[in-house]
Amino acid sequence: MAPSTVDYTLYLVTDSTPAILGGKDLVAVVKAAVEGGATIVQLRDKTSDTSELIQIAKQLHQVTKPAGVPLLINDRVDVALAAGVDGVHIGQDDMDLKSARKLLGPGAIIGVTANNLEEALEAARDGADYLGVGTVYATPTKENTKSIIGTAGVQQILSELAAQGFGSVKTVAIGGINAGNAQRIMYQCAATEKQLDGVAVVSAIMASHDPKTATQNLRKLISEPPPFA
Ligand code: TZP
Ligand code: MG
Repeated sequence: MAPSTVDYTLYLVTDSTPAILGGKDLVAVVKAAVEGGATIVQLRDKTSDTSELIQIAKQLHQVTKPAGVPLLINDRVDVALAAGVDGVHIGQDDMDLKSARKLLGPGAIIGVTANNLEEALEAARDGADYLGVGTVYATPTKENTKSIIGTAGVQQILSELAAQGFGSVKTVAIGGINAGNAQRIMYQCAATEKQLDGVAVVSAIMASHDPKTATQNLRKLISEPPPFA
């Protein structure tokens, strides 16, 4: 899938830790989320070893690929290459974007975490396809996050990206997003010069006892203006 045609509306980031996944099966949850309308999936797994990660990535790809949903790997360009998936999501401490692009090629989707304006501008300048902007709200899913930037922080980054000529880089908000706030976040961040392209969630889908319904509900919420608009 060409990076420019990717739909970022509802971005699922996986988490296999017992506190979030519980006793559920990872592949089954991702399948349910894809059926429910997740538009892009990132395998995020900080504990499996390299060969396990490649295996898991291949299993998830069998679920996402037929649905036309891109699969990205968190942190690991080598795993993305070995499993033949669609791209990577890299943080500020991972392989630098230019090196990742050199290895993966122009057809890969490469996203970068941006916690502040400086990081967002640098990644946009270096050719990121999308930015994961946050952390929007504090979340137990990722405790060692840098600053919590709120919707005001997301708005400021979007405005500056547009003002500095990077209006075409895609953006998703991440951190503490759930059915209770997704609609408001999409709406508030659409009130700026540059719209948010979607929201990324972990626990709102991965921790749900009914991931398909949770995904369908999120899709519905983010495609409609909030009642107070
Ligand atoms: N990056 C910033 S916050 C976060 C990541 C991976 C975790 C978001 O998890 P949740 O459960 O959607 O708040
Ligand atoms: Mg990382």
